[in-house]
Amino acid sequence: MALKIYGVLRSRASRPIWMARELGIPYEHVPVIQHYRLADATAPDAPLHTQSPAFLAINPGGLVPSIDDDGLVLHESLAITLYLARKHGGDLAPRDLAEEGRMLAWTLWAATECEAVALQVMKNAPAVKTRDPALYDAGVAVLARKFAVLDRALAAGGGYLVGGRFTVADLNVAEIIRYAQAAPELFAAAPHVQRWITACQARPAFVAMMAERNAEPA
Ligand SMILES: N[C@@H](CCC(=O)N[C@@H](CS)C(=O)NCC(=O)O)C(=O)O
Repeated sequence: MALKIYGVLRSRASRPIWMARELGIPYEHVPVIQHYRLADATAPDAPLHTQSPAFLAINPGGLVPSIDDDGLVLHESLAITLYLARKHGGDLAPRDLAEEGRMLAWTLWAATECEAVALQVMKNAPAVKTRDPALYDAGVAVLARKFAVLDRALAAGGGYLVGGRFTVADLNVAEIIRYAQAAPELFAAAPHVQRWITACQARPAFVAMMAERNAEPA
């Protein structure tokens, strides 16, 4: 098989796997697990993990996801989805340089402006036993401003970020905004974001990816 995707679905490997399912391309899934999730990563019968020598030979950075696409090895989940969209084309991919610029801009916006704070909100949400409520409140306050930006863009863009259709930009941003779903008050204040994430997560490729993810051990 030409494309191998490394990483359990309970990781950012959800992103390239969602993308591969959207594109309908064949792939081999190699479920490399985060080493810190194992009781003893050094045990002889430990499954393939992010510090296994065999995986470090693929990604010396020891992080998932990585792909091997017929010999092209790539890391960074969002770069991988952008690469797969460009390679396979269709509606998810940019149609011209302007669309490509916008897709890169939204992806980098989500990665640099939203991802860390969305994770902070998720890890300190009301349901989390070890939470710090102050970190939750501070994170929600920052994200509320990001959601206002996203809400306006979606309203102006006909419900999607680029080209009035679902693209790799929506997939990348939605996978980061997913962490913030631990804070429903953010979505209640941003109706276009609420409608958009519902539409993104109703896509058959996302539903299938999440079903597979939820079947993995927690
Ligand atoms: N920016 C990277 C982040 C990759 C990352 O942090 N992966 C986590 C799982 S989601 C990981 O492999 N952690 C293993 C470790 O920290 O040892 C990406 O988007 O691919």
